Formats: sequence, C-alpha cells, structure tokens
Amino acid sequence: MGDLHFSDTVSGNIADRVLVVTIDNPPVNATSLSVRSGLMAALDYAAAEDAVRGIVITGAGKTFIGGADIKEFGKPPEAPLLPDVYLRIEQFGKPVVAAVNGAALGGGCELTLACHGRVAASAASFGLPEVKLGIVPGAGGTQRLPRLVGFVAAVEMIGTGRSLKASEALGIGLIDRIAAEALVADASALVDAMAGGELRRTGALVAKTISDADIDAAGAKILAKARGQAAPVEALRLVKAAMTLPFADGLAEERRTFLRLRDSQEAAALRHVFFAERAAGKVERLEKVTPRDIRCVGVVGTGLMGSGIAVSALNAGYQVIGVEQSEEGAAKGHERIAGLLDKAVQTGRLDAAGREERLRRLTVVSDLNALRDADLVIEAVFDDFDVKTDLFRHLDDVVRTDAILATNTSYLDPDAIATATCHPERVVGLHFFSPANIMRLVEVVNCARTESEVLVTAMTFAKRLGKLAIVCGVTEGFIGNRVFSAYRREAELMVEDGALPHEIDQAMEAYGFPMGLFAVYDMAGLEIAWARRKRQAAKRDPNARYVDIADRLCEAGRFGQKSGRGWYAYPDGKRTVDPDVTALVVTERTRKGIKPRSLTADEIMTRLLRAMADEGQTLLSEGIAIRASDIDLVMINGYGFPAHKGGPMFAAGIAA
Ligand code: 3H9
Repeated sequence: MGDLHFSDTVSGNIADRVLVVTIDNPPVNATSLSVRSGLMAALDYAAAEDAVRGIVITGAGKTFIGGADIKEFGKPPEAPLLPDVYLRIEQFGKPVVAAVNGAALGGGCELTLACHGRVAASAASFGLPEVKLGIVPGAGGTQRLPRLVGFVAAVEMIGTGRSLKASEALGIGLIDRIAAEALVADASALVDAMAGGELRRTGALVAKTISDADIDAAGAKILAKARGQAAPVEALRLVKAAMTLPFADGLAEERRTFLRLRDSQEAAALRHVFFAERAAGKVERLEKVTPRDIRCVGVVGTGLMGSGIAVSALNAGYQVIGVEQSEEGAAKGHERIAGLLDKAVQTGRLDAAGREERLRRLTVVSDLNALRDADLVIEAVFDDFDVKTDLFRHLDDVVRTDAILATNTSYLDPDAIATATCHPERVVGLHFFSPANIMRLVEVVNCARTESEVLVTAMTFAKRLGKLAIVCGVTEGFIGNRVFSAYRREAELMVEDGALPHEIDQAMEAYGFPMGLFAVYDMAGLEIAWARRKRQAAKRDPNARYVDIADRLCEAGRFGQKSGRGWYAYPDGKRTVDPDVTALVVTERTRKGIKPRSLTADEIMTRLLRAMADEGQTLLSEGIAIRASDIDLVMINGYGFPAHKGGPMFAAGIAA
C-alpha cells in the first residue's frame, strides 16, 4: 500500500511529481464500489495538488483489473458509476497513464482506454470478454476501442471476447508501448512526456473510416458465431454506432444496452457458467490436500485419443513418453503427434520453435519399461476390459510406487480395472473428449479406492493442461454419456411418436446447439453404437420401449456420413433429408401401431431438456455428480449444449 489512502482498495504514493495509484482488491482487482470511489478520491487529490503533474494507475498482484465485479451484477448500481469515473479520467486536466501489469479485462480494459496513455508489461493482456457473460462493455469500451484501433479490430475483440497479448495489443495500436522492465517508471516517464501538452483523449478521436463492404465482412464473422445470442449482435450494433454517432450519444446507447442485457436470462445463464467453472475445481474435503509433483507423463496408446492427450501434455510443458506395442506403431504414433503439432503451426497457434521444443520433450517407444520414471501414466488403448486390465497389471510392475495410473475408458468400469492392480488407490479415471488436444472437458473419475492425493493430482494435472476438470463418481458412461444416453433415447422415442429426425435437429439448432443430434450421429458413424446395442441386447428389459430405427438404418448399410447415408443422405457430401429414412420411420411407427402426432420445436426441446434434467437429478442423488452446475458444464463443454442457456440443470431451474 502507498502512503496515500484513497479507499480500502486504492492507495497512492508520489514519485517524481507523479501520483502512482495502486488498485489492490484481491483476487482480481475488480472495480467494486471501493475501487470506483477510491479512483475518484485519487483524481480529487491529483486535481488539487499543484505538485502532481499526472497520474499512473496500476494493479497490485498479477492482474491489472479483471473487470467490473460480476457479483455486484444482481444489485442496483451504486455511484460513482464506472462510466462516470472513466469519463472523468478521460477529461482530466493532467495526464493519466495506465501501467498495465497483468490482465486488463472488461472494465479493466475500458479503464486503460479512458487513459491518455497505456504502457504494458510483457505479461499483460487485454480483452473485452463481456459477450461471454451475455452483456456488452458498459463503461465506454464499444465507443472508445473503435476510435483507437479501428472498426475491424474492435469488432473482432468485442464481438468474440477474445483477449490479446501485449504484443498483439501493441500491433493494433491499443497500447503505446511495452515496458522493458520497470513498468511504473516507464509509465511515469510517459506522464512526464505528456505533461503540459495536448492530451490524447480517446473519446475525441475520429475512427478511421472504412468501406461498407469491410464493415459487413467483419460483422458477418461475428453474426455467424452468435447462434441466437443477443450480446454479440448488440456489440456489433454499438461498434457500428461508434462510427457515426457523437461520442456522448454512443456512450448513452451503450449504457442503455448494457443495463438491458445485464438483466436478461442469457446474461444470468452465462454468469451461472462463469461461477460454475470456478466452483468446479473445488472439492470440499480435498481443499487442504497437496497434489503430487508431475513432470513426466506416460501415454500408452498413441491413436486418435492418445496422440491428442500427448499433445495437450506437451503444450503444458510436460515430458511425454508415448508407448506403443511395436516399433512400427511407435513410429506411427510419433508421426501422428508431430502431425498435430504441424497443424497447430499451420493454423498459427504454434510457431516452428515451439514445435521443435515440444518434440524434444517427446519420445515414443515400444517398451513399457520406458515408463519407469513416469509420474503419471494415462492409458488410451482400445476400450476393451481385458486389454486394459492386462496393461494395468503390467504397469504395476513397471512404474514407481508413487506413480499414478489413469484410465481414459469411456464405458468400462474403472473400479474393476483398478481392482486388477496391486494398488487400486493410485488408479483414477481421466476421461478426455476427442480430439483431446482441442476439447476442454475432462471428467476426473474418483474410483472407489482412489486416494485423495491421487484425485487432487489428477485434477491439478487436468487444469494445468488448460482443461475444465469435473469430478465424477463411477457409473457407466460417467456424467456426460449418462445424460447423453437419456436425451438420445428421448429423441428416438420422439421420432417414433411423430417428429422426424431433421425436425429434432432443427429444434436443437434453433435452441443453440451447433448441430442436431442426428447430424452428430451421422458425423460420428453409427456402427460402434450398433455393435454396443447388439452386445447389450440380451441384458435389455424386454418390457422397456425400444426404438429399432437406428438398427434398421445400420442393417441397410447406412452408417452415417462416411458411407454417404445415415439418418440423412449426403449427395455431393451435403446433408439432406432422405425420403427413404422418412419411409422407414413411417413403417416402424405403423409396425408398432403408433399414431404419429407432430411435435412443435418447443415441445421437442421441452422433452429433451426434461430428459437431461431428470437424468442429472438421478446423477446427483446417486452422488455421481457433486453439484448440478458440474452437470451443466459437462453438457456445455462436451456435448454442444449452448452456454448462453446455462446448461440443462440451470434451464430446469435446478442449478441457481
Ligand atoms: C465488465 O467488466 C462489465 C463492464 O464492461 C461494465 C461495467 C459497468 N468479478 O478465474 P479465477 C473471481 S464484466 C467478480 O480462478 P485466474 C472468481 O470468481 C467483467 N469476481 O482466477 C474467483 O473467485 P473464487 C468482465 C471475479 O487467476 C477468483 O476471482 N471481466 C471476477 O485464473 C479467481 O478467479 C471478465 O469477464 C469479476 N470480474 O484468472 C473477466 N473475475 O476464488 C473474468 C474473477 O471465489 N475473469 N473473479 O472462486 C477472468 O477471466 C479471470 O478471473 C482472470 C483471472 C483472468 C481475471
């Protein structure tokens, strides 16, 4: 804390006639009431003190400002309001420079935009992620950013909510410079350079004009991804308004829109998702358990799943040892992993040096003994019980006693796999979703005998991979596939009852799913599920209603997109409704004596959502899922449930 106390969270000190204001409001320096009033008090002080030539504003800790306080969103706003504080900064008579030490997000980024200069540490980042919360920036972001960086860059940032690294921010002119070392001293030097001169007030700048075609092209990219969400559409409208409206009018329109969206269901849903993600990492009884140190990760099986897991681990900085059954398999595995890294280079997500450095941390061999030094071994071999138990028995003999063994099984019983080893307490499930290097979700399966330290280590590992780790108990298919099975069953029942597959898909897409269920089936291929159904046929309750349509499709050789036909037909690769499928559905209904009744999109979604929520409730009552919001996160991140609807439990009013 500095010598000057402006509020509980804002302090200051004077160095070389510059007032350095520090915001210290852990955990992320959100602009809560005490920060807003503290900033006002600091401005009062600087205005009154002739000796002060200007102000530097910085944040304590690793974040500059994480934005407005999201916890305050449900309450009436209290003065001083953020837009008023920022307007005062912009209009201030002495230079105000932001010394951005870390993430400047939402209201944090908007503060920097209102300043007369911006200096960033190289670790700083800038973003207006409000659309991810179902709102638009509400403290000048939509009006100041396009004036500073132009329409296209502003729309891209505000419409997607993507954060920029300091170097990117410099590239588009969002900041003046990156500080070499002493950030505050560098920002103070900028204050000195500005003092006495004409100040660059962002609101007074005129955005560079661009053609209507360029505006439309940039806007189209945002609209294409909006999927029924209001916030990106409104963000685009406001940034467009910044190009034509006077600054004050634009600010007023932004404020109106912000307040309207803040109270919307979409924003409530996305806030739920935000806090659900923060809650997901916390397991009450494990809070004091320290994770083991993981440096070297073994991945057994380097097929589609294993290679994705290996790339994730390499990206997170781990040493990775891949194991295959033969030399040839190992060479292929290495090639597959290198291929995924190549793709990352081609798409600009990785540079060539990063690729080389990752490959130096990778070995793929054909000898299980290479896992002697591994701290964690993840198996990603064929999902067959005998194959997996056999492997785990072998691993038991090879790995260190403190090494952790994780299974990536989707449907097998991990407790039974653990029992096959001498140390079931060190076995845990890490259920990745494919492609594992892209998909964010990992179900961390707490098996009957898993030791707390092992579970915490697995969670910490998944988080270090940048994944969203959800703890789950043992059940067939875990949280995601259990809920998926329930609504898949409901969808097929509806096909028999009167809805056609494409009508169900259309209802889901209109609700916000990127793709309907039957289109997803076709994309994944129908034969694996068919084989499973055949295996389970003997165990099926003969009195339970069973829909045979999927079996009929497979019997007719319709295995999905790959085979050119499935629930749809694919002439020229394009998905089209197939009259043959409609005829087959009608035949099945007639055979069962079902009188079809057409279903509206609303009825379809009501039934699907109810099936999901009911299964979710069962998972909670069985103790498989810890909290309703975890189920929401699984469905959003693994199954395309639209985040702006909050997940099936939120939509059903079960998760607050
Ligand atoms: C906005 O700014 C609107 C304005 O345009 C207009 C206003 C008029 N508020 O993520 P972490 C909590 S909208 C309240 O694990 P990290 C979080 O819940 C805002 N709380 O840390 C957690 O609490 P707990 C736009 C917040 O280091 C703790 O901080 N801004 C807020 O991995 C640690 O969080 C955003 O959308 C907040 N704004 O990442 C940015 N932010 O310990 C949202 C965090 O009790 N925040 N918390 O569970 C983030 O993206 C990350 O938190 C950040 C730090 C990158 C900052």
